[in-house]
Amino acid sequence: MTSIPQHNYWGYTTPPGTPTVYSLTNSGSIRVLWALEELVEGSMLESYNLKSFERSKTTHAAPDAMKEGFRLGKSPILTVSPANAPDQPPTSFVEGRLVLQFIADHYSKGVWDPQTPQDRARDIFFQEFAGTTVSTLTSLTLTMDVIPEAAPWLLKPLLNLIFVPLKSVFKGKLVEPFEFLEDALSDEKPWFGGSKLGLADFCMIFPLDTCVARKYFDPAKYPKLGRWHRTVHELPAYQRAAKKMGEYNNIKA
Ligand SMILES: N[C@@H](CCC(=O)N[C@@H](CS)C(=O)NCC(=O)O)C(=O)O
Repeated sequence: MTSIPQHNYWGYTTPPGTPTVYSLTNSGSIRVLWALEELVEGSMLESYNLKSFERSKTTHAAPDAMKEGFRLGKSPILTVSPANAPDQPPTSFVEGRLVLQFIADHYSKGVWDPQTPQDRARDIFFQEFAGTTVSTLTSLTLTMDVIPEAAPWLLKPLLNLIFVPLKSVFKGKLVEPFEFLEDALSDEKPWFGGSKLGLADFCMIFPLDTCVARKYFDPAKYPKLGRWHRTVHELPAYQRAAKKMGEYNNIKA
């Protein structure tokens, strides 16, 4: 499989053309699809191309075909050629947060730019917090959850004995980050980007969606964070993004 070689660097003086997203079902590409849908809705971007891939039914892994976009073949991948040379070999961008930054820099016309230097610092902080603290603890909890789920039924009782308490430990470690996120939201700053939607909100939705879907997070216990999550789910751009993924949590195309 030949992969697109260059990545995460726009080496042209001309603007990038229509982007293509390589998206896997039930994956972090929700962050990128939601952002692109917002731009299309606001007429900042005319359209984008979508290459959809399904996880393996048994291993949940991405298919090898995703490696066409980038050699690691993980979701999301964004590929793009220059606007004035659409046949030029594309450049690929990976790592959700950096893909979002590229989209913001090149297509958003500043719509997500934070309003103040304080909001800029807040937005960058919560982008990082979403991708490190919240995502890591969510992934660890999820791993403890899925190991017994995926095991042959004969082994399940033994694995449950080991992994159910481990899941509780990691789920418990999410409480302080959730409390911190709850305290960060207010009427003046209802978004992790500050007074308006920012890149941090796109970054935060994926781990928070996983936590809600797997019941690691109870919205009733965190009213402001619960409201943030509900508000995002009510956005038409988010809803279109979830449907376009083909399958995302319980949302199906
Ligand atoms: N750090 C990367 C994570 C990429 C990643 O591991 N994506 C997952 C989906 S969220 C994936 O493609 N999993 C399928 C596999 O590992 O085969 C990012 O934030 O974009």
